[in-house]
Amino acid sequence: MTTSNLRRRTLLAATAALGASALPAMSQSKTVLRISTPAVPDDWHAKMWTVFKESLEKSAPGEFDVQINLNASLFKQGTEPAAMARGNLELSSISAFDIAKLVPEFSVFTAGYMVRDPEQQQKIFNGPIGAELFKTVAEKMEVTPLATVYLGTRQVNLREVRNVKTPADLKGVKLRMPGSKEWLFLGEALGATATPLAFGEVYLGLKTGTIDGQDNPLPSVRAAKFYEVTKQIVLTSHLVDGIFIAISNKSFNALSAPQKQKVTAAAQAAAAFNNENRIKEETQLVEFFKKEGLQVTTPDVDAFRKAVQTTYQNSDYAKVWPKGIVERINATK
Ligand code: KDO
Repeated sequence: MTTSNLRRRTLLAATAALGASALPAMSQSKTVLRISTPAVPDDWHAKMWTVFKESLEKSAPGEFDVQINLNASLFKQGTEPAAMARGNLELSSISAFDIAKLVPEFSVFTAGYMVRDPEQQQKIFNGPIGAELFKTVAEKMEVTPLATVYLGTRQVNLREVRNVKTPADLKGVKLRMPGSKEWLFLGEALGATATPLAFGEVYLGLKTGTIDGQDNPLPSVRAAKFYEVTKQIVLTSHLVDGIFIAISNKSFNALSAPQKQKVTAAAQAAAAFNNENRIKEETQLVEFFKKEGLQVTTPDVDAFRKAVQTTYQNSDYAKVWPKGIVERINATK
């Protein structure tokens, strides 16, 4: 080896060593915020996390290392709340169904035809009902909800075309629902045979026919490409669905007061980005699906509403709803 070669090598090795030791030192000073979500990259509630990250980079430069994990690549769908409670995960978006498992009164928001529209949803959760329930969530689940995200209005999406007017027309249809009893109850209330499956397995289930259909808001039907393997969308509009950006209490309590405020503001900016784009897209998607060759049909929504509301009112879930909450929800305008 020539002297100049040796010198170059020594220099390279020294630079590498410096880089290796400098990097951990830099990241050590940053607070790591890991996010886990089953959302697919092209969906708004996946993209909103980039808004969260960029917002924090602006408001608190160099203070946070935000790591976004999509497609349930870090934690399986539905296991995020337990991971956050244990302090193994910092942030996620959790559903009313996740919450209802530990805070039974929250099941009022898993009931079909309870919330009217996204505007009412924001008013409910940003008002006194949200404040009361989120306090219980923080106490019982060890996570703090920071912002309410409109996931969209859930519609039934079928593999084969079917004449669906009332819940009786869904009899025997194997309708995929996420895997918890609260979700399955909703599927059964719609008149179908509810079948549990993780979101990431739905495309294949529809393609191979292990399920006859699934329910999701239209933007997710587009983003996860379910329209490629289904032939019909039935506009049941059975659930104005919300998810909540939540942070583990362990992580939140470790932040300074200004950091708490910045993380909350970033979560709210992310939710606002999602809500605006999702509401806009929802109005455009019927045309898109028709162009893709799907039949988009409107059932007797009043018949669905009546059947689903009666099923919930007569269920054990309704027995633990706080007194007067349905009236308070209805009065939120
Ligand atoms: C789904 O599995 O159908 C669902 O829509 C349930 C939601 O609570 C949420 O987990 C969502 O999937 C994922 O974020 C994927 O969009």
